[in-house]
Amino acid sequence: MKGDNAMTRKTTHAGLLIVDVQNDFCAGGALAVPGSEQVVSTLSRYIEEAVANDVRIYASRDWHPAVTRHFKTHGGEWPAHCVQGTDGARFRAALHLSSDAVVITKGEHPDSPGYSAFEGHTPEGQSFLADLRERGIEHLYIAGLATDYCVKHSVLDALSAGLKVTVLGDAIAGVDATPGDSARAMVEIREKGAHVVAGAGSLTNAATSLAPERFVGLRPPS
Ligand code: VGL
Repeated sequence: MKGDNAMTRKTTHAGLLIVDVQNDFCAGGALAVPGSEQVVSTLSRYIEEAVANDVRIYASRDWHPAVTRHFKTHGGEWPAHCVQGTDGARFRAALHLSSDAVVITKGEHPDSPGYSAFEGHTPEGQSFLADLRERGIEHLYIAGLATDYCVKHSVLDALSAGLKVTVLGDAIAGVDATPGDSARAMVEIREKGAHVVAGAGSLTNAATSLAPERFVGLRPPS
């Protein structure tokens, strides 16, 4: 429809959740996810667009203690990664995260892997979900690392909380410790109600690819 721009159609608030784009999950990191560099460059464009459209940006981070049952050294599954205060735990500089992005910290408990951003909290100590509710954000665009762990668990928790979820398929990458894990994760999140857009390239395209009855504008109602 002419003049009916997705950016200005107003229905409800949208937020962008960038999951765990930290050095240890990127090239050269302790748990480098194949394809992470592509994710970083694609996400940088989504971030610019979100900033331009007042879409609140959340960036989750794994923030593990040095001793946690999550790590192989203490009976867990993974090499040590994203240890609090280390370079590996820093956000990838190439991501160009905006300064007003809200950092969601998770994985601090030594007994829990903390895969989901919904286990995390804001710098003020508020839960991620409480912050979303406070802002009236009902639709989350989700991307980042890794498809088969933190992205998957974050998406499932978002859906359980009743949020609409669009997964940006061109800005995710998986570990695939067992081949097919990421593909299976995608099947599962779709079955649970996530909308997955492949190669949307922009939030506007992602938004308009939804069926009209599911469409949610990027901008808050005014
Ligand atoms: C993650 C494996 C281990 C993730 C975290 O961020 O998806 N994957 N810990």
